[in-house]
Amino acid sequence: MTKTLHHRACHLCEAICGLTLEITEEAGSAPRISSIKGDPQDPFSRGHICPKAVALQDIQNDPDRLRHPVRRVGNEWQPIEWDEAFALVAERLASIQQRHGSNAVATYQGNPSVHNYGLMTHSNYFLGQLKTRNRFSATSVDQLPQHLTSYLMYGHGLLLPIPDIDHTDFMLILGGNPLASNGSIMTVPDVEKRLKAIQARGGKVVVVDPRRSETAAMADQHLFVRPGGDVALLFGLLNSIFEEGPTRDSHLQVDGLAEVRQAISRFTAEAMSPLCAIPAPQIRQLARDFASADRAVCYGRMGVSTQAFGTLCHWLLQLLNLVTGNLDRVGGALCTSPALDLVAATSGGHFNAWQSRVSGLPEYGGELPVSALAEEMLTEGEGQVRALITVAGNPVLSTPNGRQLEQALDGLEFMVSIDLYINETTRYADLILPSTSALENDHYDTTFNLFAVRNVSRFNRAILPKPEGALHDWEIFVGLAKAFCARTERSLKPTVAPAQMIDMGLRTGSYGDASPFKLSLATLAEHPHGIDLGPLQPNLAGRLKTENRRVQAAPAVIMADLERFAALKAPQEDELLLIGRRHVRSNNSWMHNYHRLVKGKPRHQLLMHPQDLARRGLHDGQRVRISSRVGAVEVEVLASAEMMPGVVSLPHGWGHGRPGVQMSIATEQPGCSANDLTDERQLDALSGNAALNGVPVTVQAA
Ligand SMILES: Nc1nc2c(c(=O)[nH]1)N[C@H]1C(S)=C(S)[C@@H](COP(=O)(O)OP(=O)(O)OC[C@H]3O[C@@H](n4cnc5c(=O)[nH]c(N)nc54)[C@H](O)[C@@H]3O)O[C@H]1N2
Ligand SMILES: Nc1nc2c(c(=O)[nH]1)N[C@H]1C(S)=C(S)[C@@H](COP(=O)(O)OP(=O)(O)OC[C@H]3O[C@@H](n4cnc5c(=O)[nH]c(N)nc54)[C@H](O)[C@@H]3O)O[C@H]1N2
Ligand code: SF4
Ligand SMILES: [Mo]
Repeated sequence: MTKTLHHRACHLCEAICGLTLEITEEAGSAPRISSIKGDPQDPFSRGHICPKAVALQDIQNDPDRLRHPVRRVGNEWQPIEWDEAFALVAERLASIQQRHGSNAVATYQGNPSVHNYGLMTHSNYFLGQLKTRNRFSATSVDQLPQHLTSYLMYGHGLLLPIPDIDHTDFMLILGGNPLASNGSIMTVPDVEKRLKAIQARGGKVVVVDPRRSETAAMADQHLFVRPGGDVALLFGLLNSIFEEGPTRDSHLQVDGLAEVRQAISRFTAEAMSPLCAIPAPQIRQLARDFASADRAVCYGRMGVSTQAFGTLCHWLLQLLNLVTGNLDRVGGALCTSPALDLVAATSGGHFNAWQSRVSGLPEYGGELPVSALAEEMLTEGEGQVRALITVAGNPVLSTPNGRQLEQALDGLEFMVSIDLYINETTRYADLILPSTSALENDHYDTTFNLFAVRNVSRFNRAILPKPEGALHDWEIFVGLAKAFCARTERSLKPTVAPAQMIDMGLRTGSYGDASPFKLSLATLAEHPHGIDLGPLQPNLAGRLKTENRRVQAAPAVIMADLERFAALKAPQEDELLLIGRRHVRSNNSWMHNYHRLVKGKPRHQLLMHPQDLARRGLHDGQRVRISSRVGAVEVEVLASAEMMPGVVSLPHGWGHGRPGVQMSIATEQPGCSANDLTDERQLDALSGNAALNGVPVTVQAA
């Protein structure tokens, strides 16, 4: 028996923690994972680990995980050879496009795509061949407003200022719960320690959230905000700072600030208070506290992205940092200088270059808002979507009005899923093409090094051998591209493996051959715990990609959206608004099939304030029926003083009780899907992002 230690970054969430895995090999049997621990030698994560990483062994060993391509014949799934599968996909897609045009094929890419470097380098090798405008992804149920804001203000959608958490004195968090999520668009392993360090050095953490979240509970101050009311709070804050100061000049060259100041002067703290349910004196005090802190940063995440004014929220957050002198400043918000710099390597992008066929929603960066996916399939006419390719995504559970999407999927001519499981979405596919597991594949974080609170880099080789006959995701895309181009008689440029692309990118990047770091795959191989490339530094002035290389404080499309906000009506007295929730042992929709993570008390219930329960004659633990415009679900309710009265919380990613799902542990404790309640018509109209939070619902006894 031999035991070997391997080091690797965890790919399950954005924190990219370093892990140490022990692999045991015995004669006659396959190598097995005998332990998974945090790696104290990782200079970035310093040994941090959460329960999900330990479940990497369960993903690896899960008997429900697909290991071979399968084809649906009636209600049966039958194995199929790779080449036959590729040829079948090529034949069906080519035929549909020939009859109905390129846009008749839609694609949807899910969240794990950005955690899998081969998917980042190669999915477009195939999907790009389809030349369809109907491309969708999880971005439009997530961070789309953040990309759009950066694109409009800084000229590139990936130029996202990251909170300099290790050096700030005042961190204002809106709609983020890093203690459960481990941080998002802020790659920050061990976030709890880093937040406590702010407090230990005399600084302050303030959380704005309709629920006293885990992060709110450890903060110095927590403000309940009415769901969707952040935009009003942020207007109130910015306006108070303009009125009362102190503001601080920025070293950045900025266009349009005077115009903003003038345009928002009507949105005073007093006028905004009823919309956000925070008293005006508290708004003004928070503005003073934030503006007078030496080093402060305002950060917003899911809770403020997925609401009706998500883009205005993120624009206002940027302005708060800018006018207090905290944008591009140590202890404020800083952009990374990554080893693989996608900002330098790509153009800024485009917005609203075309629109979706049925509702006219805007494209961003070549993708349309996923809230339009079902209607593009269900609405007859030229350009109707008749085939779908899903890649590492589960839109039935992740996108608004999942029931409507199911109905649409049921009517498709053809569907293929590149996925590991037969789940709520892939059960509709004609073919499922499963890739190797993560530990059987190399790993480089093409995305999260871009969003990290320090500049870091690491590459790790696969830990477990690639099983015979298995393909990596990128190889599946190469196989599909070849078959499709052969079928449609198109030429296909040759490609190289993802690792070779990373090597090239590293060597030509700013830490590459021409620098003292000399980063390459070979150098990274000598640093299996990862390399720290130093703290974030001010660099935005030199990285701006706007036409005149100045910050745009008043982009025209944003200024136009102010009127939509001005028309907002005061909230109804008796409203009940639904918001989401994340738990550290869960991960979107796909990690409920591991006993280690789901054992113990269930976590999928509705949380409701005791007053709201009493008003409806309901009691803790009772089964209730929640209804919205689009549908209804039944689930148990828990009394929770964490909730703001008038607000209920249900986590997404549950609802595994649908017929045909082959995830045996997940189906034992299915819960219900929050996205059977969220509304595909509730959007941030500017970006088309889904407004998943603040959905009006009613709750009654089941
Ligand atoms: N109501 C509500 N809805 C939400 C949210 C919310 O807060 N509230 N959050 C939204 C957010 S932020 C996101 S990112 C989305 C996520 O939405 P999705 O990305 O659509 O869903 P996931 O649950 O991440 O599904 C991941 C899928 O990828 C598969 N998979 C995992 N690893 C791999 C791999 O390496 N290769 C391949 N080929 N497949 C793999 C899994 O089996 C699973 O089917 O959900 C969104 N939906
Ligand atoms: N354990 C775990 N970790 C994850 C994931 C997971 O599913 N589980 N998912 C990963 C993904 S894909 C993402 S995108 C990130 C998300 O990372 P975060 O954004 O940090 O995660 P959430 O828990 O969704 O935090 C959203 C917070 O916003 C609050 N909120 C809801 N509505 C409003 C509102 O109107 N205003 C304000 N101010 N707050 C509101 C919610 O109560 C919640 O506390 O997490 C990632 N990490
Ligand atoms: S916080 Fe947990 S899931 Fe996220 S990277 Fe670290 S160990 Fe993995
Ligand atoms: Mo996400």
